[in-house]
Amino acid sequence: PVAIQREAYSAPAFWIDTVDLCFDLDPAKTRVLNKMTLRRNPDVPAQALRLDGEELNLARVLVNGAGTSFKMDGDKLVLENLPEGTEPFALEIFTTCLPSKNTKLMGLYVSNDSFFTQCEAEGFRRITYFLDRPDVMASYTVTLRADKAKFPVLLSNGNLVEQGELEDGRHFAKWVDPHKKPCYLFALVAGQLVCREQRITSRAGHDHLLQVYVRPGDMDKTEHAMNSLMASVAWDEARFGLPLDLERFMIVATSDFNMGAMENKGLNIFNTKYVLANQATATDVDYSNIESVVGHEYFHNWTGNRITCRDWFQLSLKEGLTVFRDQEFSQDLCAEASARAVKRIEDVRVLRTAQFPEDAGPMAHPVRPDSYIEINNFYTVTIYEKGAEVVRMMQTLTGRAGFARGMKLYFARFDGQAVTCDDFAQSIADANPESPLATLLPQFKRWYSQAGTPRVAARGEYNADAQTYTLHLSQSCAATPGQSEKQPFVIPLSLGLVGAASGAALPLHGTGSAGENHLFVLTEQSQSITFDNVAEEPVPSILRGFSAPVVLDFDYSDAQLLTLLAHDTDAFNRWEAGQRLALRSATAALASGTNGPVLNAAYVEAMRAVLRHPTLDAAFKELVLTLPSETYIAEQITLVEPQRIHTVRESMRLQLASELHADWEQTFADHQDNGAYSPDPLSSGRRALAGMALNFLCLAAVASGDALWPGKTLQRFKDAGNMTDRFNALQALVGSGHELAAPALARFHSLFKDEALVLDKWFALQAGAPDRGGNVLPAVRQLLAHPDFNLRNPNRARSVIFSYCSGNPGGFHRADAAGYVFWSERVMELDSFNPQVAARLARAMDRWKRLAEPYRSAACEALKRVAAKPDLSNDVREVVERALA
Ligand code: BAL
Ligand code: ZN
Repeated sequence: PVAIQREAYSAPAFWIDTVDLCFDLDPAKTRVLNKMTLRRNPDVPAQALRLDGEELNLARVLVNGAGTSFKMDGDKLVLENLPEGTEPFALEIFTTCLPSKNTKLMGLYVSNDSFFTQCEAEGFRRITYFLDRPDVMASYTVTLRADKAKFPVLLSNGNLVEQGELEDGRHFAKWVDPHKKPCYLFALVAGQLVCREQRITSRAGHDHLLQVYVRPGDMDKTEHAMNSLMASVAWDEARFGLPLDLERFMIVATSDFNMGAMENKGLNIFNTKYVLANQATATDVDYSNIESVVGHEYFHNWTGNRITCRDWFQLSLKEGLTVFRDQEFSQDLCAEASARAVKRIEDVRVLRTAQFPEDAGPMAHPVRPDSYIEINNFYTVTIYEKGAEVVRMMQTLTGRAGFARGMKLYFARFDGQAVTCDDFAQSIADANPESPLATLLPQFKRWYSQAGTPRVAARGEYNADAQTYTLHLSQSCAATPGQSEKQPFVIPLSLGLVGAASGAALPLHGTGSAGENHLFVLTEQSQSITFDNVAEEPVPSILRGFSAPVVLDFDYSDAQLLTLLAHDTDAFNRWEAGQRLALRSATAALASGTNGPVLNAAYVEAMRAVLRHPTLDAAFKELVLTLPSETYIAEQITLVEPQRIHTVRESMRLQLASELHADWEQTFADHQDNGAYSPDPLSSGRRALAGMALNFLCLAAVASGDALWPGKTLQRFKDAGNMTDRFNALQALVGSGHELAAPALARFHSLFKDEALVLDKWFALQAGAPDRGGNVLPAVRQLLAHPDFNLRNPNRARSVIFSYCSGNPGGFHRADAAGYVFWSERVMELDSFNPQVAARLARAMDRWKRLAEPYRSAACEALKRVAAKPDLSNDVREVVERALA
C-alpha cells in the first residue's frame, strides 16, 4: 500500500455540480443510477477523469446521453474521451451493489432488515463511481424506490419533495438537499422505523421539524435524544449565532454502526448507543454521552458541513473544533460551576489516558497529519481530543468573546467552502489582532504540525526577604516517528499561588494581572516569571483548568500537594493534587516492590476529609476518590509490569475500602435519592458517589468475610428504580469477586435479554472485571460462545473483546501470553469482514515496547503473527507495521 502525502494535494481536475441519484433498493442487489453534471476545473491541466469506486458492478456509462469508452485502473473508472473546454457535460453511470453482503458497514448496508449508509471517510465510492474527496461539493437530488411493506420509511438528505406509489407494492420518495455538500455527507435510510417529532421555532423565528427515528418498540427511549437535540439547536444559536439551516433535521438510530454517530447533512445516523435511553435501561453516563454526541453531530452542521475539509489531512478542522464545541455545550448546560469543573476533569482524564499514550506511541501523529495509508486509522484521540485542546487554547488566548468573533470571521470568509486548519487559525487570529494568538500565530501552529506531548518543567524560588516568588519554566518534547527535533510550542499556563501555611489564594502582583489568576504564555524553551509582594511562602498552582495539553513536572512535596488538595480555588488542580499523591504512592510501591500498604496515612486522611467535606459536590468527590487507572499508572513508568501494577492498584483500592469503611457507610447513607429519576449532573454525581461507596463496601466485605454489605448490595440491585443504581450494585458485586455476583448476573441477563444495549453492558462488565488468578480470559472465551454474542455487531464485539483487550490490562497482559494470542486471533477474524473495527482492536498493542519480559517478547510475537497474514487489510497492516517499526 502507498502512503498518501499531505504535501501532494492538488485540486480536482473536474468539479461535480449536480448529482441525481436513483436507488432501486433491494438487499440482495441494489441498482444505482447516478446522473451527474461535471465540468473541467480550468485551474488544473486537462486530464482524464478518474472516478473512485469499490466493490461495484458497472453496467453502463453515458456521456451526454451517448455511450463512451472507458477503462479500469485498479478500482478506478477512467474516462479519457470527455468533451473539451469548461462547459458542463452530463455523465450517467449505472451500477449495482450488494448491501446484504456489505459486512464492512461502509457504503450502503443492511442492518435489522433496514438500509443505512456510512460514507465518511471514503464510503460513497462503495455506492457509485464518484470523485470521493471532500473538496468536491455538489447539489444532490435523491430518489429512493423500494418495497413499501418492507421499507415504509424512505429518507435522504434535505427536503422531501415528492412521494408516491409504484407498481408491485413498491413506492418512492424524492429528496432534494438545498445545500451543496461533499459526498461523505450523503445518507439514505430505508426501513420499518417510527419517529418522535418535535416542531420548534428558532430565535430568529424560523420553524423546523426535528425527528428521531428508531425501530418500533424503542419509542419510549427517544425523549432524551430529542431534548438534547433541542438544547443543541438553541445553544448554537445563542453561543455562536449559528441557526439551523434546514426545514427538517433527522436523527436515525441503528444497532450496527462502526462509529458513534455520523453528521450527514440533515440526516444524522447514530449508533443506538448514543440515542436510546430510559431510566430502566440507560445509566447516567449513557444520558450524558447521548447529550454530547447529539450535540456533536448537530454542531457539525456548521463546523464540518457548511465549512468542510479540503482534504482528509484537515480532519481536525472539523473534528477538533466540533469536540471543543460539544465540550463547551455540555459545560454550558451545567447550572453549577462545580459541575462545569467536573466535566472538564472528565474530558482531561480521557485526553490523558487515551491521547497521551497515542502521542508517545507508534501511531503518534500531528493534529494535522502529514501522511496516512488508511484514513480510517486517523479518526483518533489526537485528531479529536487533542485537536479540541488546540482550539481551546485559541479561546484561552483570545478570550471567549474574541473566539466567538473569530468564528464569525471564519464563517464570513469560508461558508460553503472546503478549507484547511490554517484557514481556521488565521480567522481566529485576524479577528483578534491584539491577542497573543495573533502575534504568535506561526509558532502557535506548531500544535498542528508537531506530534508528541510537550513537557513543562517548573521550579519555584521564594525569597522571604524580598517577598518575591520566581517560577522557572522550561519546555521539551520527545521525538515521535518521523519527527526527531521539536521547536518550542506556545503554551498558555494558567497560574495562581496558594499560601503554604494559610491555604489562602494569594493576590498576584508584578504580573500585570489583577486578582488571583494569571495567564502566562510560555513561548521560549526556558522562561521565568516573578511575582512581587508575596507575603508568605506559596505553593504554585500551575496549569489551572488544564490550560494546555502538556505534562507538568514540578517537584511538589506531599505537604504542598495536600495544601492544594485542601485549598486550591481551581477545582482541576485540586483534583490533580490528589491524583499526583496517589500516583506517587503507586510508583513508589512499584519501584520498591513492597507488598505492604501502598497509601500513606496523610493521603488516606485527606481522602476522608474530602468524603466528609460539607460543601464539595458528590461528583467531584467521586473523581477525587477515583485512583489513577492502571493504564495511566503504566504511562508514568519506563518498564511496565502490568501484573505488578494491577496488584498495587488493587491493594490501594482495598486500603481505601477498609480504612475508610465507616465513611463509605455514611457516604452511602447520605446519598440516597428517593425522588423521581433525573440525569442532571448533581443527581448523577450523588448516584456515582453512592455507587462508589457500594463498590468499596463490597470489596472490604470480601476481604473481611462480612456478609452484610454484599447482601444489601444484592437487595439494592433487585430494588433499584433506575439502571444507574442497578448497574452500580451489580458492578460492586462483580468488582469485588463476591459469590453473589453470579446470581445477580444471571438475573440481570434474564431481565434484559431483549435489550441489546443493556446486554452490551452485561458482556462488558464481565470482560472488564478485575482479574483474579487469570480468571477473566476463560470467562471471555465463554462469553464469545454465548448465544447472545455476535462478532459481526460492532457494539457487541467491542463489549467483550475491546473491554478485555483494551480496558482490562490486569486480565489481558498474562505471563503465559494467552491474552495476546486471543488478541491476534480476534484481530485476524474481525479483519476478514470489518477491517475498520479490526484496526481499532489492533491498537490495543500500541505500547508493547514498554512492557517488561516476558510480556514484551510475547506481544512482539503476536504482532508479527498478525503482520504475517497475507491478505491483511491496509487498515490493520498500517497499525501493526507501525507498531513493529
Ligand atoms: N465524522 C465522523 C463522526 C463524528 O466525528 O461525528
Ligand atoms: Zn465529529
